[in-house]
Amino acid sequence: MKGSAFITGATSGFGLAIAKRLRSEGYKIIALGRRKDRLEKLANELGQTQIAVCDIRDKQAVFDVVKNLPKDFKDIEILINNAGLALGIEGIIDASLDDFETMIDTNVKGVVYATKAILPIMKERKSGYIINIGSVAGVWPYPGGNVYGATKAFVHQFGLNLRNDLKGLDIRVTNIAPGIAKTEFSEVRFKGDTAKADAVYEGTKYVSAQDIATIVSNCVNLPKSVNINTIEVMATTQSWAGFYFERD
Ligand code: NDP
Ligand code: 8X3
Repeated sequence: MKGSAFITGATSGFGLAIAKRLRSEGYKIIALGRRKDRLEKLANELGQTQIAVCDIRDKQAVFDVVKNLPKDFKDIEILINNAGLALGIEGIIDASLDDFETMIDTNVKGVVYATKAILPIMKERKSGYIINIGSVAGVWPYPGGNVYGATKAFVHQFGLNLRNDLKGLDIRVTNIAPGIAKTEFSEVRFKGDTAKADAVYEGTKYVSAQDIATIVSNCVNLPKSVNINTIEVMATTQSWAGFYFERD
């Protein structure tokens, strides 16, 4: 029988699609997020799903969720560190320091808290798979990407460094770095301004949450002896705009 998959940010977008996909493949699901109504709906739909209404920025709450898991869900095989967000796209001078702190607390500290809370279980089981959702923004700079991109660069390097520290434990670690994908991401980034959010996706093709769930599934279903370190994935329509030169 398959164990549990602990998925942060399971109320929407990638996390929701990954939860559905892994459940369909026989994993029990631990679904974490702040929106209780969505988590309850998901649990009713999927069955064998434990919900964790939790703000990933709250260190104690994250550790309590893991500590208080029902016995049947304690056999965590997979951790998907997915909860995250971008806020704003202003340059560093004009951007909000509060937004920066929210991104750092969620995208950086949240990933560290969930990983630290769950690793003792994986260590005990001498088995596990941690998949971190980074971003192309952590690899490639773009105007206004400042702190968001830096948090995702952290996610990437954190994952690589984990692999060194977890030698001998049969724990796999993968960083998936997606580019443009249509979820609630832009609505959150633009703080509910749906016109701005819709403009991001207008007239182009993008990666779907289901595509990311397929990539996760492909990784999980590789032989345990195979570790994919990094996957960077863009829509075929997305590429680079080239270097910018200041001119007199
Ligand atoms: P969504 O906004 O659709 O989903 C974000 C998820 O994160 C929600 O389930 C939300 O749950 C959860 N979340 C956010 N803040 C917190 C918090 N403080 N505590 C707990 N959960 C939280 O966006 P995506 O699915 O697109 O984003 C998922 C991940 O993918 C993010 O890390 C994002 O940075 C990354 N990404 C997205 C890309 C895109 O273009 N869509 C591309 C590259 C990476 P709730 O609000 O209920 O708490
Ligand atoms: C989301 C992709 O390019 O909007 O991480 O930053 S991007």
